[in-house]
Amino acid sequence: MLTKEDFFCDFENKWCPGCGNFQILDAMKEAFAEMDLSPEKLLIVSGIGQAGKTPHFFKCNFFHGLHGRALPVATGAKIANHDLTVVVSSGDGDCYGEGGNHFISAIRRNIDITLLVHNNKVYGLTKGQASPTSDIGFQTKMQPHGVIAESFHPLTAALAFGAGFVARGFSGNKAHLNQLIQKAIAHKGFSMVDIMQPCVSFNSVNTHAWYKKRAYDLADKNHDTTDIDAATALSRKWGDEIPIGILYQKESSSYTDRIDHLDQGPLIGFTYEKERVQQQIDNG
Ligand SMILES: Cc1ncc(C[n+]2csc(CCOP(=O)(O)OP(=O)(O)O)c2C)c(N)n1
Ligand code: SF4
Repeated sequence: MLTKEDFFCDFENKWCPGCGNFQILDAMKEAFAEMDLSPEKLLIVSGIGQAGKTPHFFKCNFFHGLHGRALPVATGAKIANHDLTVVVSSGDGDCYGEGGNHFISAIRRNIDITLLVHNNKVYGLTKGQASPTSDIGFQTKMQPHGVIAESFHPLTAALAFGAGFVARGFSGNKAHLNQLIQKAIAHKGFSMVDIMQPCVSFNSVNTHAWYKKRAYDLADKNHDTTDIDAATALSRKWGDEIPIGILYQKESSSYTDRIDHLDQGPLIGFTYEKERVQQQIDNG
């Protein structure tokens, strides 16, 4: 039986004390350990940002790539070796801003990976500019009169694009987040958990106390997770009450299920004849 210490890596961590990322990191390690996911069978992929640094603090396979480009890398890795459990750790800017197009494509493909978005509603690493999920009126050094664009609703978008597992977590409820991560990984196909995460340095509105007062668990409300209309209405709920938990779940065949030959085993295990490949290249 694994413990979270099996994923421990002593790489220096420079996140601000009190950052919600610490609880997300811990919830991830606990979830992986409880699922008995051995580090060599696990791949964490990230882009750029504070959230993007998450894999540095794990002992397992990881790939830290370009801003907004974690999902295509994760997609390629899953196709090459579908025996791997592939988890993407991304920020709201990384995933919904710079990587927005890849977000849509990953959902459409239903690639069997899990996306965890550390959503602090701000660009943390670059010192506090507004992100796609910043609320209208949110003031920053770059937007001193407040954000004037409408906020992006990631869960509503995911449902509209056809995602089969759509959930919201809160870094301040680690036990709940741990369970959500486990359910997301167990889901066959694309799964996403948008995680409300306080940024103590650049978001003085959506603080830990602000979220704690508003977050309520959908599991206590008899929500039917197969009801897409109810899920869509819940996905837009923001303000005095914010639902956390699984909004929607429906399994269907994933991208790798639909690729011929992968039922014979992962691509990386296939052998090939060099001469035949060369012949194909020579023949154009
Ligand atoms: C293509 C590109 N554009 C912009 C940047 C600069 N940049 C680095 S991190 C970042 C925003 C990170 O915000 P988010 O994804 O929300 O992560 P956080 O740091 O808040 O966890 C930006 C704009 C970059 N590195 N590459
Ligand atoms: S700037 Fe914000 S997101 Fe980045 S480490 Fe500090 S508190 Fe966390």
